[in-house]
Amino acid sequence: MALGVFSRLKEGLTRSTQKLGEGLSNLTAVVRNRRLDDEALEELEDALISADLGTEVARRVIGSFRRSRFGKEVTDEEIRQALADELAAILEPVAHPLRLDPAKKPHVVLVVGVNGTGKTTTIGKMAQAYREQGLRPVLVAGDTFRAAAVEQLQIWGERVGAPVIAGGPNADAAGLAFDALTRAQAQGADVLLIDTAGRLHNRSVLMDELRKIIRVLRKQDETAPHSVLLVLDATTGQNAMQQVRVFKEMVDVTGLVVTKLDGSARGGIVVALAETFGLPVHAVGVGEKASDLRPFEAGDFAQGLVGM
Ligand SMILES: Nc1nc2c(ncn2[C@@H]2O[C@H](COP(=O)(O)OP(=O)(O)OP(=O)(O)O)[C@@H](O)[C@H]2O)c(=O)[nH]1
Ligand SMILES: [Mg+2]
Repeated sequence: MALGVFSRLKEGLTRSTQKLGEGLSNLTAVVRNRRLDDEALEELEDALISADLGTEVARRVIGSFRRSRFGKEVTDEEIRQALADELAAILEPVAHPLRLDPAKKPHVVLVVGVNGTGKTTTIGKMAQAYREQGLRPVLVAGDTFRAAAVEQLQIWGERVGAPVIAGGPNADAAGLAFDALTRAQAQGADVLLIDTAGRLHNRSVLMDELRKIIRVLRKQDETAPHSVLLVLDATTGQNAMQQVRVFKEMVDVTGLVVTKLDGSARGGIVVALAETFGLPVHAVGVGEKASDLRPFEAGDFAQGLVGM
């Protein structure tokens, strides 16, 4: 089971690995002839930056290599291992699963993010995971602007066996969230997963709506929402950084889920996110199926990135 999980994640990371690995194999050729000199370090730094790790991380890793290995003969294997260790050290502090507070009935999770990042799919996958743990999730179709969005969540609910609370066409998302929380409390649900619309083309409307949802939830439970998950699509690379900044201004983001790592050459962005924001990365998406949400494991992820 555990093996399957990690091999699927590695499969998902293959393209990042290839990208990072290409830079590294070039470097290895340079190093073989001339040791780890300034030029070799510069090439490695470029490889790290082009793999989306960010300039700060690249500079730090290179600084560490310079101190410990400058002028030495190094093998490809040694570089990969050292790099994996450096990256794992950056990722370790953010690798936290989403912990539900068992005292909250339900624990309220507000799911936010721009269009198409995978919010609705991630909610479906989370609901599946909670069902497998014998918990009772309730889903809320808070993206009320599109009928298709409501239907998509309803299909997930049926698939995983979780009730979905939806309003009529153009229902008020905040009112819906309030009703849903009231009903979920009455039913003794364990977790309430609230889907939201991701229209970022009108930032102030989105901000007003998210804040209204939160304000209204707090009338029912002043500690809600207990988690605010920002869903990011890894294939958008550096754009994900800007999305975190924007959403952090709007709401109190408590953690991240990074999706589409199966198709992405951009797994390095997770390192840049960890370094810049330090927000917990609760899980990663590696496909479209219910079982394609994985816990985020720093060591495995770092090894996958460097092709180990
Ligand atoms: N390959 C892959 N596809 C994913 C993953 N997560 C979501 N998707 C796909 O990405 C597309 C968008 O996912 P949604 O869950 O609808 O995204 P959303 O954020 O709810 O989108 P909006 O409701 O339009 O804002 C769908 O086709 C999903 O199947 C993932 O981890 N890997
Ligand atoms: Mg959606």
